Amino acid sequence: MARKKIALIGGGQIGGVLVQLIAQKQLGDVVLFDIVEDLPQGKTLDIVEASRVDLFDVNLRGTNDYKDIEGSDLVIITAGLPRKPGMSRDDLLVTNAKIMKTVAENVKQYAPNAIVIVISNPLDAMVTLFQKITGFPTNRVIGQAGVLDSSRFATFIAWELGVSVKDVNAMVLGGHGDTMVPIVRYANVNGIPIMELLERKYNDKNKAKEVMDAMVNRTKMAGGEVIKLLKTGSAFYSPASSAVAMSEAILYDEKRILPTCAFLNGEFGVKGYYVGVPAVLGANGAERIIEFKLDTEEQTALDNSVKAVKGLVEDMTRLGF
Ligand code: TXD
Repeated sequence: MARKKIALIGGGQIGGVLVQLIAQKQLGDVVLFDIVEDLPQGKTLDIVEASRVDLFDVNLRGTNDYKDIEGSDLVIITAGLPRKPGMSRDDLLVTNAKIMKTVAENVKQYAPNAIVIVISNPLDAMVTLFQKITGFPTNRVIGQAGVLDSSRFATFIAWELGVSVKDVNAMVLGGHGDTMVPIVRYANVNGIPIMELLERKYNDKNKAKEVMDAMVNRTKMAGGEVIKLLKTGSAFYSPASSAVAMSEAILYDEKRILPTCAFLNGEFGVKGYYVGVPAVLGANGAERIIEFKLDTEEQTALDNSVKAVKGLVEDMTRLGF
């Protein structure tokens, strides 16, 4: 079987880690595209020179020419500016929409059959714009946010309970913004509900709720917390890992159920918008949305998050994108 071809559009912080992870896991041959001259060439050269040490054997190529992404099976897009301290993801809308427009036009031309994972912010709007410009079927255009947001939530829960993060299952739905919706009711440690474990730990229902609320809030603000510490940009290791997990599910046709920014056609009461929901990821991209019943509070929170996504998409349309 021929190796898969993976194009990475954007050779910045996330793009660089993506190349390294994809190479180490030998998921396929990589073409790293950036508009900055020599940057993607330098990064791929640096990473490939570790191939003897890391024992991987795939082709890594940096380029400033879109033609080199021709025929890619998978495209991951990180092109666009990241946030600086004090900025919201939405502040990036105009700048990144302009960038996404050229990216989409070129991916449409050179990799018309690819499955595409968008990472650039504001995530939900950028996925929407990419799909609109390319006209690719919606199952082939998805966004990465929920895998990371859920991993952040799981990390905080593991720390709080003093258990291995490997045993924590927690999911975050909704848009990739401050209105995202961590689902507390189904969060568990190897099947044991988190709230029960917290109530046992504190022997106090109110205290348990307070602790959970704090973890939920930290999850929602987790991107900003990293930015405040880094000062010069936003998280990049964990977003890259998250996109790689999605890529593996697609390339190996794993049918994993991962929180994915996917196009909804009535699921969860949402029609015609990209929002974070559990989706089956396999060889055909987002093959299926996994719907489940939300309680009133969760549905209200999701509706509120969808409202924020809609607002952003409308702003984008008003601005001519
Ligand atoms: O979970 C998530 N979805 C995210 C998303 C988590 C963290 C950060 N997230 C967003 O990803 C972030 O807000 C940004 O919008 C993107 C990329 O973040 P990264 O940290 O990698 O940003 P960099 O280091 O600035 O890299 C962006 C690269 C940089 O090398 C630019 O030269 C390039 O994008 N760039 C372009 N590439 C191709 N085409 C065009 N037009 C272009 N313009 C800039």
